[in-house]
Amino acid sequence: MDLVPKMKCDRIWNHARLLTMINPSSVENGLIACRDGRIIYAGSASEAPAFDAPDIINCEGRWITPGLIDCHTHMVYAGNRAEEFEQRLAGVSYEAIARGGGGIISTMTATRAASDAELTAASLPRLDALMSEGVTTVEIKSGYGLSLDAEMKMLRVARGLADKRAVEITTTFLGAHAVPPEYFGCADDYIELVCSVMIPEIANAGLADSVDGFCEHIGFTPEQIERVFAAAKNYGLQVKLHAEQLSNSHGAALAARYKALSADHLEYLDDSGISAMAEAGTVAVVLPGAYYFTRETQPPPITKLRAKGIPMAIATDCNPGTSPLTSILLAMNMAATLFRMTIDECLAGVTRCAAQALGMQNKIGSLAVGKYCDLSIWNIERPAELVYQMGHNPLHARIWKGL
Ligand code: DI6
Ligand code: FE
Repeated sequence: MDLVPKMKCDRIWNHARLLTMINPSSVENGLIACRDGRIIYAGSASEAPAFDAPDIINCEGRWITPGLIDCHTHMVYAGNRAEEFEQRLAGVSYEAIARGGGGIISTMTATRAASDAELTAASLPRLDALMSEGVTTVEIKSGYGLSLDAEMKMLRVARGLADKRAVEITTTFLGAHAVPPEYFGCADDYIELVCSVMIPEIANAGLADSVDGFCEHIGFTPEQIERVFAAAKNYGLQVKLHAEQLSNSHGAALAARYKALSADHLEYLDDSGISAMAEAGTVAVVLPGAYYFTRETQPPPITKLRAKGIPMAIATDCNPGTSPLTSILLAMNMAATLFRMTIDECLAGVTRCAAQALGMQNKIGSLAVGKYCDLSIWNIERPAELVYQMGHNPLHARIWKGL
């Protein structure tokens, strides 16, 4: 009989190297124990208590990171914009296409016409691609419906993906993405619909975890976005914002004033926006796929964000117009090569900081006791390989909530 009673758990992973994302982050000869889908131990095997585990997985020296998080996607949509890509290759700008009724509106038309089943079928391959690289949590925005029914359809489909795959889905209502054709020339009336009809209905149906907007000269003004934020707060929803992507509209400072979870893109962010974000604890989400695909030349002010200690997350922005990207690993590589983010920043950007951008830092984003046992297990010699390689997927296994 054992003198010390063993701790009961469902599963342990041993002979692993851990990147816990808690300081200090690396553990050689590490062990993780899981019970009821949560981590009950993550650390050095030699300091671990004795476990009674029915299932022991020998990781043979592989690295384990927290399950990766894609905290900004528009991956539920129908159709594609390959034709628009051709036009852009011929020299037409993204803004010109958007102003001409193409762009977001063309995806809106295809998305409105799609049934729930068609929209689900179109989205699953994108979700599968993300999951194949170790992603365990995905944020999905609406914003291609732009009517109550079509926005609700997008959010319902997004939530429904969680019944089809072993992944956590969080949803964001992005009604303020573009003005739909019915409201051309009366953007304020559309914003009124967003605030007084869409947000209440969507909040009451429990279809969204947060509310986002596109604050931009081709999107909505800060005044319009402020109305959306006020309505969101009224219904207990968190806010976030597409800010300073194409120009400086002072969206980040507005987001910070509403205690936004994140301000995203940020290529044209200025010093006052940075200070406001630092003070509010708003996460900077950088989207290098969109920067790359639109051939933007001004990178977000990484050095200043770093100096202010603002958490920086990295996401795919998976969308048909500006970032048709379904690789979180490539997003990390681009953040390093294009934005000069460090390896540690890139790894934190898709784990700890991405969790914070979703307000989920108590549940996911690090290998800490009490968090979901979401793990990505990698065939690599050192974590930098996850950032360094392009088009190679070293994932060995992916665990979501312990399974
Ligand atoms: N910024 C973007 O990059 C995407 N939306 C946004 O607000 C683009 C969406 C699209 O072109 O379909
Ligand atoms: Fe986006």
